[in-house]
Amino acid sequence: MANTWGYGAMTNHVGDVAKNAKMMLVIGANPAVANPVGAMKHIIQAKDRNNATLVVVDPVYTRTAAKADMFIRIRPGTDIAFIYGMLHLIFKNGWEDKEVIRTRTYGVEEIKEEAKHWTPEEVANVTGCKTEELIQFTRMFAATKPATLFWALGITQHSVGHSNTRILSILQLVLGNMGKEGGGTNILRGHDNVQGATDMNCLADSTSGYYGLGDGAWKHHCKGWGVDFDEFVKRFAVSTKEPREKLGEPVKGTNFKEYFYHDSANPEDRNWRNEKGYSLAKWWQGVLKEEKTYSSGNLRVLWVQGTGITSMAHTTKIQQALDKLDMLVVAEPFLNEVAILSDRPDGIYVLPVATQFESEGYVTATNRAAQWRTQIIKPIYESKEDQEVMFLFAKKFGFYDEYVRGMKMGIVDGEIKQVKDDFKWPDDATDEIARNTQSIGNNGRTAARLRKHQENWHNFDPDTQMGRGPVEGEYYGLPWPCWDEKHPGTPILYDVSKPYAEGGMGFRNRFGLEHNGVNQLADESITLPGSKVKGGYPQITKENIEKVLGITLTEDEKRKMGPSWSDDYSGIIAQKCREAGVCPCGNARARAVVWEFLDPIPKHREPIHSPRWDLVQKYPTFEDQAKNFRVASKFISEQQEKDWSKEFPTVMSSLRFVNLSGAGMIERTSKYLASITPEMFAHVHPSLAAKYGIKDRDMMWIHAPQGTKIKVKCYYSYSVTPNNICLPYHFAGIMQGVDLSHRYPEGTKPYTIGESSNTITNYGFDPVTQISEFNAGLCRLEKA
Ligand SMILES: Nc1nc2c(c(=O)[nH]1)N[C@H]1C(S)=C(S)[C@@H](COP(=O)(O)OP(=O)(O)OC[C@H]3O[C@@H](n4cnc5c(=O)[nH]c(N)nc54)[C@H](O)[C@@H]3O)O[C@H]1N2
Ligand SMILES: Nc1nc2c(c(=O)[nH]1)N[C@H]1C(S)=C(S)[C@@H](COP(=O)(O)OP(=O)(O)OC[C@H]3O[C@@H](n4cnc5c(=O)[nH]c(N)nc54)[C@H](O)[C@@H]3O)O[C@H]1N2
Ligand SMILES: [Mo]
Repeated sequence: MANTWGYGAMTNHVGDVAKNAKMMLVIGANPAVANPVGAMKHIIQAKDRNNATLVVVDPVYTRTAAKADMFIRIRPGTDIAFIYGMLHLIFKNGWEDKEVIRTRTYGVEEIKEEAKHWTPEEVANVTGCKTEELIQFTRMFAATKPATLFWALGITQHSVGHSNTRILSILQLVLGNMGKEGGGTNILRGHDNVQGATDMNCLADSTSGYYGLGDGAWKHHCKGWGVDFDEFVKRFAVSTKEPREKLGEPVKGTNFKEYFYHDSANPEDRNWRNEKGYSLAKWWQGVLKEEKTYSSGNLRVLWVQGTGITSMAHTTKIQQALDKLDMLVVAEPFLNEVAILSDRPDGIYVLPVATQFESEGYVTATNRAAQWRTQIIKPIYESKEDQEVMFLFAKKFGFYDEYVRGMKMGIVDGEIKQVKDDFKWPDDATDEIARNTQSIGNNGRTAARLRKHQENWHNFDPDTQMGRGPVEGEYYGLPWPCWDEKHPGTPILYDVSKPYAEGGMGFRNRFGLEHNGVNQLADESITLPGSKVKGGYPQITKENIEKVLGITLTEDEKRKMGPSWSDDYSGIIAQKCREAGVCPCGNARARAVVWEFLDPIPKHREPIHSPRWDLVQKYPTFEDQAKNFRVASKFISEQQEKDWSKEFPTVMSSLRFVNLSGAGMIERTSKYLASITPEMFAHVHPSLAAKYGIKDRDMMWIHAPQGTKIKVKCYYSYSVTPNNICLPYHFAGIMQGVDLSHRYPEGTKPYTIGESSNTITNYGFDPVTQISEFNAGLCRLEKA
């Protein structure tokens, strides 16, 4: 179980990197620590096998950087400026892939315009890198094909995180590295099954399979679940009858409307089913209400199942919220330290949940491939598997029958209906997911196929993922999209060099047929081998299928077919597309301009708390958001309140350890893992420490702008500069200098406890994902 902090799916896979990449940029990730087996091994292999070059761009000299051919240090939160600096040189020298831009993209002109501003001198001024470094690296990166990118949290954990992820994809588009072996964007996902959790949308702003929020999405799901839509909607609070203007207007000068309101035509009709929920980052405001919130009532209960709450920002706020709740439930294999944060004497329930070794089913890996896992042992003691806990919950609240009905459904002669009285876990759950999440092309990922892949591990090629013998012609784990039961899966997204039946596909046609009068479909020269349709084509719907594919449907087919490829339980659209060698989601242009975002093209904006007051004036952050998910969020008013850097001159960023993960409770309860890092600390450059009279291994206070502080050990390190420190976030159990040991139930205290760095994570969120600005905040050191 996991929450979802990555943003975007990996286009290629690590086997592909090892075999094909010639150039690798790791920007805002530290795989040597965070993904040593899952990625770093393959990066090293690419160096050995292909003589590939590895470049690391990071504020910190990391263990990954230690293996790099080139390391470029930039100030946290300035990646957009850095990449525009590359684009500036690329366009100036004509290094862009003009053919790809002409045939497969939209809006690159606007990027080119913005890039003009980013001269090497301005990039050096903003990012702190040297102009020669930028020039040397860009020349090398643009000249070497194929080149791939890796990124993770150094990119996403920023108030501009969503723009960061976009500018990197745009760089790869412009250089023609997308949809190519050895190219693409390899976004390293975090926890086990983070990709799967994202696909299932364990998120506050969408539904399973990225169907979004809206009655269209709910109707699709209800159909798959065998649940009556009109009955289903009764489970939600409806309509506050508050006039729309009272609920907060979109901020002037933004085109962010879609993110504020669901699309009901009636402003009175505020159906909570179609509103974003509270996110993990700011749920506590639903209790504390210090900022304006939008909900049908106060939050009264917190149910925690598989996420360590001390790993979230603003632990003091979380602590206050916990005190005020009616009830806290923790359903986990370990005692989650959220249970000891609060001072409350009762109202905390800890339910023992089985680990992954005691359960069965599939997870989705970072490359969109599924892995089937068998149960090693039955749940021990009184613990229950996660789904058992949820089933008991559903029974208690009276919706068990509806909850499990989806697993009893099936397609009979093109129509979805209940086909059995009972279900088999986890096979029927897997098949339900395959049936219902057509939106990512999940239909071919059935339990039977995934079990077969597990039994044939030895029969897959680690480089290409291609199977042999009993799994001949299939890619390992059927990476989505896997359009139907005959489809092999898609190892590399957007690869137009392969036929549809071998995993080829164009860019998805998701944003209309034209924009500002410009056709959004791929050029006529872009045709998948064997495709009946030449050039670009729209996503396939019931309305256009006959015209696009040049076929005639029977009346029976028309009756059974759903309105579009992503909402067609009958499977007829997929079947017709297969016959025509056409990809159901279309063959379109990748857009560099997202017209509905606050910043349609990525723009450098200084972090909410920036060390450069001069640049805060030049590159201010976003307008305050009256409603972001369910909470008002400050952006510019917080940033420009004052020059925070006068009082808090030092930048801080996050660090991970090989021996600890996430909130760290799991490993800190292991004697051996705990002993590797026996205490909480921060890496500080000796020159910075000297300013405050702090010696190596001295205790020090770190103060944050919101008035919080932590007491940790100072470890001298040259991995950081005198301008910034970095610190791990895997500790809890001490809060602003106060030891909470007495609150652990007997026998549950881990071998090591310490301050959580998230007590001093600064205020600041990304407006699209609401991720906290974990990787760019300000602080001040003080000798303790
Ligand atoms: N400062 C700072 N904060 C960060 C980050 C950072 O870089 N810097 N990173 C962020 C990121 S990317 C993430 S993903 C989060 C990670 O933070 P968390 O999500 O807190 O990560 P874990 O500590 O792995 O939490 C997993 C929890 O799930 C429980 N668990 C394990 N297996 C099972 C199971 O099978 N069933 C159930 N029910 N429970 C289970 C464990 O007991 C544990 O409490 O932290 C975020 N916070
Ligand atoms: N051992 C271990 N492995 C883990 C985890 C763990 O807790 N322990 N967590 C897992 C999870 S949930 C995740 S999401 C992944 C995370 O994987 P990573 O993101 O690779 O892990 P981090 O250590 O947070 O690395 C982020 C890097 O970004 C840099 N950085 C910070 N700010 C910036 C910036 O503005 N620009 C640039 N270019 N770089 C910046 C940091 O210095 C750091 O080196 O790791 C996973 N693997
Ligand atoms: Mo993560």
